[in-house]
Amino acid sequence: MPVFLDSRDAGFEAGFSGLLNAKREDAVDVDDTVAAIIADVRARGDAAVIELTQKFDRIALTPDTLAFSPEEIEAECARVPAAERAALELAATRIRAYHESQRPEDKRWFDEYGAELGWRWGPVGAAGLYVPGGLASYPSSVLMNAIPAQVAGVERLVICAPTPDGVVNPLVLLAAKLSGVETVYRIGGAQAVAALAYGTETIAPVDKITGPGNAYVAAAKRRVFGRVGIDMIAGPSEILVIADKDNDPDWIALDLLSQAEHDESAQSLLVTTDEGFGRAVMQAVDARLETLERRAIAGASWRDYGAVVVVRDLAEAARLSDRVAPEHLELCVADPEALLAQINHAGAVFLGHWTPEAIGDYIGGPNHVLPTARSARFSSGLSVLDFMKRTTLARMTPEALAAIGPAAEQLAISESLEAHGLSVRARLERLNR
Ligand code: HSO
Ligand code: ZN
Repeated sequence: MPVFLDSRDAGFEAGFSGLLNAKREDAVDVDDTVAAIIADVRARGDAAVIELTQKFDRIALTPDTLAFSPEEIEAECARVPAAERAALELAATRIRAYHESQRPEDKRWFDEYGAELGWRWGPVGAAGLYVPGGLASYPSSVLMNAIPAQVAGVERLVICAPTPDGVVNPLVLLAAKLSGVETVYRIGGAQAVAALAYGTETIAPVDKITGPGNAYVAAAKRRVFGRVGIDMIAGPSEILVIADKDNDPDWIALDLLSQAEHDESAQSLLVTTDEGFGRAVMQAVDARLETLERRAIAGASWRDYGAVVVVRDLAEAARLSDRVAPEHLELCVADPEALLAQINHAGAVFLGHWTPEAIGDYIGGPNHVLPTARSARFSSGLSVLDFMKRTTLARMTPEALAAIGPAAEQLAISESLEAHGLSVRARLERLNR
């Protein structure tokens, strides 16, 4: 049964902490297996990738067929029905426009001594996007990963998308095409991550790997971090809805279920100022769960991790929400802006009655790759910046060096780094001659 809590009750704090600390990820230890796979790919390259793909995905590849050919991509894309293509194109256009306004600015200025300082942004050289196979193979996630990379100016963008038993998702290939992806490899698992990080005879290594995956993919990304950059390691999805009584319980129930249907470990929370409304949403969820296609998954998530929390007022709702730091936060209240001002920690906020979280998953424009498991306390969703790096710049003039150089020399002496000090002193002496 989902939890029903009231902040006025004695046991509230214990109940709420229970929600916060619910252990939702089964920590399967695959690290040894993954280490062996990575070592094998590093040692034997394509041969290892091909063997592992035969073993895990039951398909026979050769170095020539590791990637989809341009003709295959065209043929698959042509299979996509017009309505789906149009929806995907609208999504791509809107996601691109949003991310274009994220492009950071370079900056240069002179300080009081005439030293010129600043920074310059530039893209990473190559990015590899992981797209899971099977149930969680989402074309929308291809757009959400690839478009920020494309907008950042990443020169080479590739995808690894496994095709277990040869099953191809044409929408994934179309999404790849719409977002400037150069090559799609039909490989997956830790072997794909290893190939992207270290390269093989036919797969050129990349600089950054992003995208969701199963426990093996996550463990492999952790292991290759340092050799390449990675995005966050995403946990099960979560949503917190803050709603007053002036909402349709069925709408809110569906919003909660839209996260619950992702994963049995997803968490959907409703925080409301009205007990009667909270009970009505509980009922609406149960009613919807009778017919929902994914009722097994959504029902398990709601049963094990779902909750309705009744609070005294919206200020208390904001405080509790901040303790959760939810991945997705809906503010279904009369004045969402006023409530937003009290929120500090959330991956993405959806304002008002007309913004179901699913809009953000697909078509709103903002990214749907967001910090989970309370990591919105210290991190943000995927953005153009994740595919860029900042190079700092400094230029001294003789006058600027004369003004600030002696302090550098002093600090070098303190740290017993003689050459550091001398590199400044040699220049200062030239100025004094
Ligand atoms: N809500 C998911 C993303 C997604 N939803 C993909 C549908 N497709 C995690 O933010
Ligand atoms: Zn979703």
